[in-house]
Amino acid sequence: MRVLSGIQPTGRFHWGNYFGAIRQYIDLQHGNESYYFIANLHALTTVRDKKQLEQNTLDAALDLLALGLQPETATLFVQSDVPEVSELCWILMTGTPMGLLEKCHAFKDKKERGLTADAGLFTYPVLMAADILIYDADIVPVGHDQIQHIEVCRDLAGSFNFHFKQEVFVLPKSKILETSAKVPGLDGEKMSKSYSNTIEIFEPVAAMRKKVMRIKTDLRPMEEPKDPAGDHLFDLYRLFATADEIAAMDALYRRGGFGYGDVKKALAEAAERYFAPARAKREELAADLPKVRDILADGARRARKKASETLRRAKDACGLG
Ligand code: AQP
Repeated sequence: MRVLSGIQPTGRFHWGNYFGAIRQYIDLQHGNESYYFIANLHALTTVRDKKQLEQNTLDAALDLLALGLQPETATLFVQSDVPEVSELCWILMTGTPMGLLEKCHAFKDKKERGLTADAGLFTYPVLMAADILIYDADIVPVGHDQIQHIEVCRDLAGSFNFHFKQEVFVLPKSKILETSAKVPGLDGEKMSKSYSNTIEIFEPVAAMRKKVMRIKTDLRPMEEPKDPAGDHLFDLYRLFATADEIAAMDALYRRGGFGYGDVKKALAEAAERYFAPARAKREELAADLPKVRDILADGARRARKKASETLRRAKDACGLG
């Protein structure tokens, strides 16, 4: 199988990015041909500061490598290093109905919140379709929020193939981890950089602990038994804890007589333990930035090779050959 996914360098990665997407990247790099990219062209719709975008892009590479992406196994690259994708985006755009994009939630949500949306955000799903189709991806590991965009990608690929009477594009499928498709943030809503409710993976430990203590909970008294189902603090704890720890916490919830503060302390400890090896690896990598840049350059070379073959097929099919 060919696997592809991208992640935006719009800020530092958070627990939602990790459990929804990055953890899948790491698992799927084995036994598959995999491509993972840092989506800096997408990020440009929100990060309008040169230095910031460059720094975020480098941080993203460090984070992904520290968390377990193996550049000898997976192709890791920066989106803008493969200019073929922008050309394919234009080709797809010419066959994209406006109505399809008007229904997409990334654009709709922003409009509903009264924020101004630009053409980049409006056409984001078309660039995302080009990102996926140009690598002939079969599988796209993502969190729940991206399912709609994968459907758009399938629509665009299917209608291009149908219109030009050739199987130019592979129709991809999304891959969701049901247990962490929508990781909650500090307020219980979806953890999201733009909602300021995130806990970052590599947040300094003291700051991480403080944030965990701020997680919103209900006001039920300590002695009252609590149902762990649907409790977002428990849902977060479950991501980090071992099976035995989860069973013990479940029993505590049902028995009552404990405070949410105790759960938060246990969560902070489990999270600290969970990311400790990646934290150490990141420090090592940060001390050798030329090596990280080489990894990205090599990834871009491999990605361009695949991308230019698909672009050639698409151009030939529609009369741009
Ligand atoms: N809370 C989440 N739970 C599960 N998966 C999540 N993802 C994001 N938040 C959660 C998944 O992370 C991958 C990368 O996402 P992205 O680069 O598209 O960033 P995003 O979805 O835009 O992340 P944010 O934090 O939600 O950013 P904003 O606020 O800018 O929109 C994707 O696979 C995504 O599903």
